[in-house]
Amino acid sequence: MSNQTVFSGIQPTGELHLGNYFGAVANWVRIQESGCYQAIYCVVDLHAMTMPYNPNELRKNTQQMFIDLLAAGLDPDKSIVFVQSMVPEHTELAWILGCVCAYGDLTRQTQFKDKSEQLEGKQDAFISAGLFTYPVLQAADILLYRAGWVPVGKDQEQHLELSRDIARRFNGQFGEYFPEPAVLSTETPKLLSLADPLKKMSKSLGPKHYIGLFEEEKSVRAKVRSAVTDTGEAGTEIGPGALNLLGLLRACGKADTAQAFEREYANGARRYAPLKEAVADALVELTGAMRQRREGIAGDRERVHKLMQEGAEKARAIARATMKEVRRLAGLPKHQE
Ligand code: AQP
Repeated sequence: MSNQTVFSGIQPTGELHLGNYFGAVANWVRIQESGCYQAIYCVVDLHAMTMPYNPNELRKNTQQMFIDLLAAGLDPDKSIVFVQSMVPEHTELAWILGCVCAYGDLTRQTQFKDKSEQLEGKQDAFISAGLFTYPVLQAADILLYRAGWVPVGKDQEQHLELSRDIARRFNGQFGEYFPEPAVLSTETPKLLSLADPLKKMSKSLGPKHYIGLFEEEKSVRAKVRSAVTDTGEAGTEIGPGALNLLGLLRACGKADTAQAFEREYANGARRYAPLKEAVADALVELTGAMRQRREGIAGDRERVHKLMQEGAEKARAIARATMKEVRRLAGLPKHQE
């Protein structure tokens, strides 16, 4: 890999769930621990403003997501961890990139269609222009750090493709400057809902569809126990619900156990209670330490505040240098700091 900078972000729209963790954040930690990359991770609070929100909740959720990322394994001594709105260069670059992004490309983004449809059904529906231009801000997030790699789940692949188009158009118009970022996927790029395994695990479907990374053991076990599995006859294919549980088991580092169940099922057995128990045990084992770490971090608000400031300063140092060059290339006057 020639470009060693990795960037990714997460919205502070509520609790971190297993889909976020296994689809993205677990990879962030692995990348950080490999020591081979400049890893930059961000709580993208500006993106969370594209759907109706409450300012006090956004403030609280942003700090909580920052804490949760540290509890999940991000280390501010090894990665740059920061909050997007504390680095104003993100919005400045978004404007410039918006001017090299085709309107037609934005109209084809499926996330906009899905989210605006969700809103249309509601009373006083308001669909913001921010929701429409969201992928431009996402391109700015990535390109501001000239990142070559973006560890995200499958649902973000279309946006990444657009980020590449935007980088290409900027380079074509103003001179080669931005790398074209590529997706780095985990082995679980799309974790499915436990209650409806034809849909991706997502908060907006409601609490029975997802498991929070810091959820209480009792609730984790209850949700896994009631997960939808197929009731297929011997010899038929394993259904998506059971496959999803097997994937979860593998994601928790229990590949051997998953393989043993697969062998059983290949021989025609269809007993899902032991599989569910193994998944619940693996999740409780994995998340127990994180829950404890979270309590410790949350108990020292002063340190959290300091880490947020320091993370933003480190990110800004890179962002300022990029913007200096972008302004020059795009024909804008020098900017006094
Ligand atoms: N189910 C999933 N499987 C794999 N990866 C997933 N991601 C999200 N859901 C899954 C990945 O998590 C990262 C953060 O995405 P986000 O900021 O869009 O997170 P979110 O808003 O919390 O995701 P939700 O639950 O899907 O939110 P709603 O329901 O509000 O839209 C990304 O890398 C994403 O791919």
